[in-house]
Amino acid sequence: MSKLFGRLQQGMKSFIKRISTKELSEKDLKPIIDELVDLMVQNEVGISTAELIGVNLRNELVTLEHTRFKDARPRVKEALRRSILSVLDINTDTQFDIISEIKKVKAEGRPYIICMLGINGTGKTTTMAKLTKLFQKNKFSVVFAAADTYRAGSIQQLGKHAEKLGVRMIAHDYGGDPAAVAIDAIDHAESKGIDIVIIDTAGRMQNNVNLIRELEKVIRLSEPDLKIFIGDALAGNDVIRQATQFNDDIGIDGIVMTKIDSDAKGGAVISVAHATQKPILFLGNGQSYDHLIKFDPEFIVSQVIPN
Ligand SMILES: Nc1nc2c(ncn2[C@@H]2O[C@H](COP(=O)(O)OP(=O)(O)OP(=O)(O)O)[C@@H](O)[C@H]2O)c(=O)[nH]1
Ligand SMILES: [Mg+2]
Repeated sequence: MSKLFGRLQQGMKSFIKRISTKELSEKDLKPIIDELVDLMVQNEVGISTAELIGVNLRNELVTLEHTRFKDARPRVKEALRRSILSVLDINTDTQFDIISEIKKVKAEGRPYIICMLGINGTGKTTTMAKLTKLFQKNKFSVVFAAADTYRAGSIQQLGKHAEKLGVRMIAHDYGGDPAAVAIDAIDHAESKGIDIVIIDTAGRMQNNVNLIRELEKVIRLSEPDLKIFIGDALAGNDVIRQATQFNDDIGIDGIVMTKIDSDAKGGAVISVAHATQKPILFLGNGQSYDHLIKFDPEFIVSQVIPN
């Protein structure tokens, strides 16, 4: 996992060393913090998020008095920890527990509807299978809507997951109307008393107007309880652009960042929630069903700041 933030962590290490070893005035602090902001931007933290971390850090550090003969390192690390947590806080504020949300909706006697969103190949289909495994562990039943009627092989791919997980998949033919598939799956869930409907959608670039319109129709007709944007940690800053555009056009409720097991620079994981003001719900850290981690801001901070 430390592969993900490897370069960022290395840079943090030298920052902590520089700032801890001598007493610095507020004036001395500025160029050092500017360098740290640059380091974060180079590691794909969005610019405004990196700048905010810098401002927060300066505020934390000016109140921190260096006591001679004492190692300032733990206090600098703590200041850094708090500054980074402040941009991840979006998550803790609005953090909702998906399992209790589903229970609430179940108590209302209707299925909980989830729609997977994102550009091509980010992990939408894989993540819905992972989520299903999690839901099954919590004793919920699931039905899949194969609403990616666009990409060749997509229905078979989802069908394999459905078979492995023992869930029903509602599918039409390729080229069919994705919204109709979603509606069929919801009808199925309602008539069979299934707890959760997960709608797979075709990957689409955020600037493809026709495909985004098609998605709007899926959303309008299926009225999901949760629209999850799936972002690929390897896509770096582009994830911020994608997530912002999907949020503007469609509206997203939460984010899953996948492929954090790769050697991506990782900055997008730090800034995507701040940029969209939507929480990261889970992280994907591998290809198998159990490779899904509930998002915890403290975990991110522990990975970014070296011991
Ligand atoms: N290493 C790693 N690979 C992942 C992760 N999540 C998904 N993948 C892989 O990424 C590839 C694409 O995953 P899909 O689930 O097919 O992505 P998608 O968004 O549904 O793709 P389209 O339907 O083509 O838009 C697959 O090979 C997955 O196994 C992850 O967290 N880590
Ligand atoms: Mg897919």
